[in-house]
Amino acid sequence: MNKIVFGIIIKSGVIRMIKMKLTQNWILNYNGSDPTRRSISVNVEIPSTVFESLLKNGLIEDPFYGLNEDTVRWVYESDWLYKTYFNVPEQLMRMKKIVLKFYGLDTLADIYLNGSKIASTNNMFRTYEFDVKNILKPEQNELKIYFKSPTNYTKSEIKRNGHKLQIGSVGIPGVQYIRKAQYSFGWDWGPKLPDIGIWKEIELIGYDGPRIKTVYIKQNFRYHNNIMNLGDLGDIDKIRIDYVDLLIKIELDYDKLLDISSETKYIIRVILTDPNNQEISTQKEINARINKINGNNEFIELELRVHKPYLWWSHDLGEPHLYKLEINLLKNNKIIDSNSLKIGIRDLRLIRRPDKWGESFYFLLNGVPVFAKGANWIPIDNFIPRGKKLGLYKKLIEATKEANMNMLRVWGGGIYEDDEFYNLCDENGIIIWQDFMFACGIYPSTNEFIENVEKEAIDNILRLRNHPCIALWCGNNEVEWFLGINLILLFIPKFKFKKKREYKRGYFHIFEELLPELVQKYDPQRQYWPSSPSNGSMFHPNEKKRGILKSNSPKKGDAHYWDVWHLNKPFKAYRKFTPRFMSEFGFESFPDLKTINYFCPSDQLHVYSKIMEAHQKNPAGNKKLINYTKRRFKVPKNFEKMVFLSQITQGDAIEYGVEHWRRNRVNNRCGGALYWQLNDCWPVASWSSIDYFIRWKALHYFAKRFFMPLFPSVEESKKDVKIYITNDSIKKKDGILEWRISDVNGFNFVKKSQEFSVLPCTTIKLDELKIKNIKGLQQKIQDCIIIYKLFDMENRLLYKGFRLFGNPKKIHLKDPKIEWKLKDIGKNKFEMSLSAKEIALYVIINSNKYDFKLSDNFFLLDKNEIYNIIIKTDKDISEKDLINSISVISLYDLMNQ
Ligand code: BMA
Repeated sequence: MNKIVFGIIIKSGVIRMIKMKLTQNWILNYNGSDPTRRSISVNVEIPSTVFESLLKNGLIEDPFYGLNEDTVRWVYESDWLYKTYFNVPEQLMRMKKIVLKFYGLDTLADIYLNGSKIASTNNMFRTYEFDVKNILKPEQNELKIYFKSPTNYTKSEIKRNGHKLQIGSVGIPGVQYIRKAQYSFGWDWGPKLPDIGIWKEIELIGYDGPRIKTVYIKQNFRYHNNIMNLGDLGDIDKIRIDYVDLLIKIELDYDKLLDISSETKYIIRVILTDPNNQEISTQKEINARINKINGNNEFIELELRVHKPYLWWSHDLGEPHLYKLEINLLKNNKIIDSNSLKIGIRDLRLIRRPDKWGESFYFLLNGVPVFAKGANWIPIDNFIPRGKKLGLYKKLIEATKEANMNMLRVWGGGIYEDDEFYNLCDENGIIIWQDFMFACGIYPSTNEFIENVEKEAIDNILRLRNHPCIALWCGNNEVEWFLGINLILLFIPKFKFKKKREYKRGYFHIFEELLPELVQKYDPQRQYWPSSPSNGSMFHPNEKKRGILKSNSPKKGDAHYWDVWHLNKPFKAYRKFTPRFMSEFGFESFPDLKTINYFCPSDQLHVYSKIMEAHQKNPAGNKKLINYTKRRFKVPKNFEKMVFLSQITQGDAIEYGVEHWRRNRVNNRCGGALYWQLNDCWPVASWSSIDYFIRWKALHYFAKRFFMPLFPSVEESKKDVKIYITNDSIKKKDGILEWRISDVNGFNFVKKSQEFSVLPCTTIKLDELKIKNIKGLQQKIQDCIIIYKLFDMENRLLYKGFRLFGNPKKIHLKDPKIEWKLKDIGKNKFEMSLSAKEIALYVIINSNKYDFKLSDNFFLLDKNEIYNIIIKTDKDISEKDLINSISVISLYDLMNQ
């Protein structure tokens, strides 16, 4: 039975608002034209989707396995029907107003209640609400939702318009015609599996007084000292905020039907509870009657001043403090509606100021410049509600924080994420760059389309604007860039110049007029950025030349740098490109072997097998991955070793880039580095650092190290070696860097121990030496390793790393003879102690049987060093079983058969 999950019952026994979720008693039916499938009918609970339910009921093979992606095409090429029967409790039936609210329908749906059509919907990202008071009965209501095939629809739209609108050739064409997650039609890391269904909740809401419709909190800060004119970086930790004024704007929804008499006294009350449970509150009386007569919604504003607030910080800079804000609407002193949210008090802005390189692009959080460290986020699963049930949001955000990332970019080809995602980011202090959901294509500019986009944008701005984690809204992913470089001409068959102008005009209207205006209206304290990458504005449709090819300028705005990977350049090319903010760059690898075994039978375990290539969506195929890996390593025949080497190559590549941009945070020349991509939506070879089953690839362990707040890095070249230390924290940091240049036999050409002191939010060059000045080094350079370790003043090791002068395949490593032992320390944790007789590079602790997370992996183990690692398993495993399943290898083993 569907249950009343929320009802406000006032002492006198009067119920003023009732919400009932329609989650149960649903049936999903095939509704297509194939007679052999007509009998498909399964019981489902919603939220859920067609793919998810068919899979759960054994009606399709797993689309993630082998080549099944192709065999399930009929699912999205068919129509489907969801239906349910429900009774309405008497109290709810009596309410003066009853609405049916759909939080998410994917995507083309006709909705019927008791035989009457109440709506047709065509936007997965919107929330729909319909008045159903007159159609509802106390018993046996029938709700039917007919879903049409999304691909049949886009096919017919292509035909009708004569254009595919597609840039590139990876996905099913025409996805831009439908307001549905763009990646689901296929991407260069994602399968063609557009899902269908009720992907979010449905609720029946009854009420008979005014109700709270929207809430918005504006924050005005009073700084003790002027943040933008700090004399010295050393003063950063002296920045103080005296107080913040919160302006709480509440929109009340009235309806002519509602019972609002002149004697009734309405009050709005807000209560703010700080992290220490201290409350402050304020209230206001409202004249509901006048508003009802006018038939308008009313905006009520209340103010609260919070002295010395607990601030919301990204987790690397402080605590992400949250306040609870409760808003109650009272009628004659009794609550008739309420709303409770968690807010963060924080001043988070994008700083764009002219400087000697062009214009800055970095985020300032509570007066502190943040270097953004993180990755791009794609949807958690091809079947999103399933991924949510699997707990993927929590696991991924945990892994984000563990890897010392402070920012994620919600990329425009996916979805406006689930509330759970933003709540987790609020709680864990992860800053969000939020794209609107448009990516890599040209979009229609009909009035109907634009109207749909407008409603979608309003829904999502209203839903998300009170989350402290969100730093800015960005119009789209790479649409401006593609339009600017005229790729459009190549990819649209029968392309006419006139059309091109029309699309550009359409682009301009949506991304440079409509969306910024909506952000300004509904979320005025958050900045809007037209596209990623962009230099701030593209072109005016009537001025032919303006802005062309500026989308990836290193002087202004953010950049996507793909010369490494897509254009085959070596990693070191990263060092030649210094953008103001690096919002995308990436490098592929294979996923964990256990993940490969999930989709690939053992007789197909070679890189060019049909199945392996089907789980590689980049048109360049596995060949590119292997070629890059071969440039650096001797690639063995052994498949597993090759998988590890591909992952190490990826880790090395991204590390090269991040190091360079972190070094360039001095004076905010570069404001951040977000690599492409954090996660996968299915098991695949891709740019991710965590695979679909949340297994960490080498890159994620690398990221945990190269995103550390206090970070040493080495810039080596044929001529010299430069050593840097970056400090991203708010306080000055002191420590010791021990570093040496050693050959594989342990002979030290250079050996140093240097004390350092680095001001907050900057990088220093600690040392520099010329190779030719070190006797004998030049001749042995290919067999030399730069080893560096960073200690705090109490002599605790905080970081260790190494760098080679050339490609690792040239080095003659000795067998390190690694020894290790394991100790059960309780709570599914084990301590592993490792040591080596010779220098071991990229030490890998692996099990092909069990899943576990390590405090470090793919690391350097120095000669005669003892290094302790914590292993955390995700289930109970005995010490003996774990020992038997673990292997410890290093580069020496990977490159020797
Ligand atoms: C970027 C992204 C994605 C794509 C990735 C890898 O441009 O925005 O569209 O998957 O590159 O090619």
